[in-house]
Amino acid sequence: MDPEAVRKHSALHAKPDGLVLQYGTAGFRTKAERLDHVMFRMGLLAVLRSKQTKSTIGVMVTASHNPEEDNGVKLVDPLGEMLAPSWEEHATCLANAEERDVWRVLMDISEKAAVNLQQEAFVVIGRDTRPSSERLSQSVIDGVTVLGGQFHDYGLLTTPQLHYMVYCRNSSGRYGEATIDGYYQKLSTAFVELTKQAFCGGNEYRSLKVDCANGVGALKLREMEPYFSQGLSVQLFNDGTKGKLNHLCGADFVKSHQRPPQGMEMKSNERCCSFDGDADRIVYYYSDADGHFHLIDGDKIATLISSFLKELLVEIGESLNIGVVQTAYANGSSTRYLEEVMKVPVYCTKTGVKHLHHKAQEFDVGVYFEANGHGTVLFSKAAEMKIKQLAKELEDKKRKAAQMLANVIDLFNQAAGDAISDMLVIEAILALKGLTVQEWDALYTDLPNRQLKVKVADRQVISTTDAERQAVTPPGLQEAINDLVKKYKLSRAFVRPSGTEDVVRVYAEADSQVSWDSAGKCRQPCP
Ligand code: 16G
Ligand code: MG
Repeated sequence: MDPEAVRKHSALHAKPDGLVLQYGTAGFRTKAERLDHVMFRMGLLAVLRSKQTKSTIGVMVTASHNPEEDNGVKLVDPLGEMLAPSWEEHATCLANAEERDVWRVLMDISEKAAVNLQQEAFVVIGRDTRPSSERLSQSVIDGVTVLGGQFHDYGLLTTPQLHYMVYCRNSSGRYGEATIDGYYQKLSTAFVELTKQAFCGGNEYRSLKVDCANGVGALKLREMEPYFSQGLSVQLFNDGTKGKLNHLCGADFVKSHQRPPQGMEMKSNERCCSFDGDADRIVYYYSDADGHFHLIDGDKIATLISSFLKELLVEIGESLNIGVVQTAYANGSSTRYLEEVMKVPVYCTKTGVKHLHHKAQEFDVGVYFEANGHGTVLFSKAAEMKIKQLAKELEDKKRKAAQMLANVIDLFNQAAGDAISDMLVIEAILALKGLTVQEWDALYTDLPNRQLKVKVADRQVISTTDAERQAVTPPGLQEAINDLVKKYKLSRAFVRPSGTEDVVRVYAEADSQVSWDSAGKCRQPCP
């Protein structure tokens, strides 16, 4: 580690004057042209984190569902998890350091985090399809190499694929092989095994239309299709050959506008889904015979998956606990259905995958989904071992249930929520249960709901508690919400400062659209 070399290279990736950024819920995210210094410095930081954990660390260059002009970067911790909170602070500190202070900040972090600088470092890098991503990932590599770190550049990957690579490398291959082929093999084999049990192999269950947001998901799904094509045929739309990334398409567009993406040819009652720009989010939808659009969001995905898993767990007769984790955005109908009909315990955490992930780790089987389509199922190591053992030992129906559970474990990317994994699990469940998309949708009816964003002078004046469901400050805000909400049946509303944009988000739901709209009309000035 040579301070002079770091200074010299750092000057080639100079920080724009006065720019202050924060490592937020999804890493750093802003206009691509402001990120060169951040990328270089995250390369440096990844080396320190790798030395400290004596493990491979991942760096993903993506801005997910943001516009094509944006970009972003996040670090992936050894087990494929999000970066530890104390290192998020280090990341913010390093990204905002003035040029002359970069070396000193690196040394400060090394001291605070007890990094052994003699230790070797290995970093793996992935990127999405944005025009700026290739150049920015080169800046990451520059940061890694100037501190003497080794690296492997995977090039184009979905975010969950990079998480998978990191996890594989740190579990000495036990989890899977750290190659793109290893990923395709692992997921597809589990999918094909699982769907073998399906009685109804009709065409209805075999084909799916996928809107890939003009992102990296299209490339990867196309590469992967031959591996699972005996179980499912996918037709890709918005595959990046024409349109712009995330423009009028993708999971975020479909969820927030509650309408189909542009460029998708939807026939009535056909099952369709959308990925976001880095393929870690998925939502389903269809259009009914009257042309009405029906969104099947993360809440309904969680319901389908957890009811399937609960049935299998009951069948094998082991007392493995299952829990569902949601956020304040979960539709009230989904929470009621899970708790009252399915009798599954439901927990609410703050927004952001890392919070849900953390909570879900408390269960043998932890199902977590945000309404926006980020999510997965985590099986504890003990649960995985037990289920895989039972799949060999049990007899008949029980054995079949255990084998199916074992396939589900392999099919979920246990390192992170993954649109491709989620899609394959959902497709397998629908085929196994013989459910049409309409029948799935009819499990419960969503309460009408709306989300708005409001620009305010300083969004940080709003602070929240109770997993963001109650506002603590400014004084009087929560009382004003309470007064409005109590006028309507089954209604609920909250406000929270966004973690990714300079806005305040407002969510409201009520028993009927009429109630919702009339509440919306009494716009009162914010206290
Ligand atoms: C990020 C989060 C997502 C969350 C969203 C909320 C990850 C990988 N992504 O995209 O989980 O729903 O932020 O954004 O954690 P907001 O704070 O602007 O509402
Ligand atoms: Mg994403």
